[in-house]
Amino acid sequence: MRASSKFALPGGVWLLNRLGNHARGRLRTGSYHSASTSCTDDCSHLPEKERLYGKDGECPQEWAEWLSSAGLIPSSLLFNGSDDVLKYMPESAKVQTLMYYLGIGDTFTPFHKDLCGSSGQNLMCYTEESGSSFWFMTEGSSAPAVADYLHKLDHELDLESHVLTVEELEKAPFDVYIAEQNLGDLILVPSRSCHQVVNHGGVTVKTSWSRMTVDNLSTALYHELPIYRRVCRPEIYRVKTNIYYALLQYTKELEHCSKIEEYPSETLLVALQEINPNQVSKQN
Ligand SMILES: O=C(O)CCC(=O)C(=O)O
Ligand SMILES: [Fe+2]
Repeated sequence: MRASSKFALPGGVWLLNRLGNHARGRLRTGSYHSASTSCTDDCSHLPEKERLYGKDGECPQEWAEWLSSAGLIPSSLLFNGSDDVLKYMPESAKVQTLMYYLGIGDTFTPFHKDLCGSSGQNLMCYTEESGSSFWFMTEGSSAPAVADYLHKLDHELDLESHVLTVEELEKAPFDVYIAEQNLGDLILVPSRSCHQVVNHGGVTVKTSWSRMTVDNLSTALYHELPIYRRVCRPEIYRVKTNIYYALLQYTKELEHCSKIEEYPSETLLVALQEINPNQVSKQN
């Protein structure tokens, strides 16, 4: 999905200057000369030893405001949008999902699934010298087959520790979809889709955020949390608490419905029934 040509998330030099210090300590995947170097330091005179990748950095407030007000991203895909139940969490339990990724060619993120069966959005908002990112993705339904394949290669999918080589991808017993993300492209990551990302060429700055739908809560409860318990992966999104607050909110809404037509959609009821079969039923 490509945003319009008027796309102009405040970025570039502004971001690098503004986030120089903020990015300190978030640079993973190696370094140009020392892990404590800020990404705005001039490293051009130093020999390159490793590549730095600034990941999961917290975005400036201006980015959140721009995304919600610019009118470029469909509201259903935005954080706190109509079907995002993360917005029902109390302030004290809210998680920040809006993150930036500041990379350059040959930096990467290993194969993984996004947290707790969430749906992901990732927007390329700044590039230098035609920098881009290559995404290798599977369907969400392939997750068990991907986990088995990685076990055979002696890796654990949920520990995000392995980048599949081209040969391994070629031999994989599931479909792999490849997309190049250029400036202005928004990548949508389906729940449980397994993916790895390899940056290419010049500097790239991406921003990403997650959404949890009622369906995603159900997926997390029944399919993801049992795996997290087994491999000791931190849950972060507090799925059961989120189910509780979503149920409270929907119960409040149902109490205000006087006619069956005002009830929430069939899909929502079916999903709520799955989560809590004893408490949710559609009655006149
Ligand atoms: O761009 C990257 O390196 C990783 C992004 C990612 O995995 C995501 O947005 O879900
Ligand atoms: Fe991801």
